[in-house]
Amino acid sequence: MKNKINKIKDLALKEVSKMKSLANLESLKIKYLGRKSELTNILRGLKDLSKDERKEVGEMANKLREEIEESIKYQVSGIKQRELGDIKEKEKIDVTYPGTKIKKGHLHPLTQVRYEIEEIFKSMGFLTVDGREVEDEFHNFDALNMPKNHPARDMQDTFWLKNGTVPRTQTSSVQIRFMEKNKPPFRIVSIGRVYRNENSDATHDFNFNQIECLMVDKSGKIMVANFKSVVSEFMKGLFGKGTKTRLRPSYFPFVEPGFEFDASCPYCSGKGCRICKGTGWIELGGAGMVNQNIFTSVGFSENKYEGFAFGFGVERIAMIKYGIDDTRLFYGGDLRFLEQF
Ligand code: FA5
Repeated sequence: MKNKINKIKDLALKEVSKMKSLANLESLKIKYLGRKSELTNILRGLKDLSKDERKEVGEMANKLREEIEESIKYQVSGIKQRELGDIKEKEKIDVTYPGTKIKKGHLHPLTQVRYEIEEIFKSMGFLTVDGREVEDEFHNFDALNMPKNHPARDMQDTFWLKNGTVPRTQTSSVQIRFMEKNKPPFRIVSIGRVYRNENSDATHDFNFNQIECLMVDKSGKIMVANFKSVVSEFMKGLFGKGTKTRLRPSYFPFVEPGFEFDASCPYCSGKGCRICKGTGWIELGGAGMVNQNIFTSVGFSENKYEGFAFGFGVERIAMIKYGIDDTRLFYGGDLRFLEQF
C-alpha cells in the first residue's frame, strides 16, 4: 500500500509540474483527487486495515492529498502570473512613442466665404436672417412682381414640386418673408442655397448659394448712393481696398431702377486677365431700388418707404477670391481641392 502511495505521488507531482494550462490542471485534479481516484479509494479502504496500518497509511495518503493540492495551487498561480505578464506585455503603453496625428478638418471654402461676408455686413449694422429653402409660388415669384406668365420667370427655370412648392430659385424670397413680419427701418442680409433647372458648366450649377441684401427706410432716406457705398465697402472688405465697383442698367421685376454691378478684377487691378476674360471687371449680381409693388405685396402703403436690394452668387465670389476656374469643384468632394483652403 505504501508503495502504491509513493507511486501515485511520483506520477501526480511530475504530471502537475509539467502542466501549462488551467483546464488540464483541472483534469489532473479530478484524476488524482476526484471521487474515483486511486487515492480516494485508498482513503475509503482504510477502515478495512489493521489499526496500525490504518494510522500509517492514513497519514501518508492524507499528506499526499495535501501535497497534490498544494502543487496544483502552485502551478495554477504560476500559469496565472505568466498570463498576466503576457497581457501586460501586449497592452504595454509606451508613453514616449510619438502619437498618431488626428487629421483636423476645416470649414468648406464656401462656408469660410459666407462667414466672411456676414462679418463685413455685420460691421455695417446689417442683421443676418434665415430663409426657407422650399418656398411657395407667392414668396418665390408673385410677391416679387413675377406673376404667372411673366416673362422674367423664364430667366429662372424651376424645379416644381408636386405640391406646387419650389426649391427656391432666388434668395429674394427672404425679402418678402422678412417684410411680412417687420416694419422698416431695417437692413438685413441672408445667405443660402437656391436651385435652378440648369445644366452645370464652369460658372453655372443647378444648386448654388446666393446672398441677398435689403435696406429699407422711410421715403427719401435711402438712395442709389447708399447702395453704391454699401456695395463698395463690401467689395473692399472682401477683395481689398483698391477694389472699384460699377453699375450697369439692367432689369429685375422687383427693382426699379435695376442694375447689374461689377467689381474691378482683383487679379489684374482692372487691366484685363484670364479671370476677368480681358475686361478688367467681374460681374457679381443684380441690384436696384425696391419696386413699390414689392412693398404693397407685403401690405405697406405705396411710396411710404424706399430701399435698395441686391443679390449675387457666393460661388462666384469664392471663385474670384481664390482664383478657382470651375464652380463644380466646390461640390466634387475632392479632398485634394478642399485641403487647399
Ligand atoms: C437673381 O437671382 C436676383 N434675385 C438678384 C437680385 C436681388 C436682383 C435683389 C435685384 C435685387 P440672377 O438670376 O442674375 O438674379 O442671379 C444672381 C447671381 O447668382 C448671378 O449674378 C450669379 O452670381 C449667380 N448665379 C445665377 N445663376 C447661377 C448658376 N446657375 N450657378 C451659379 N451661380 C449662379
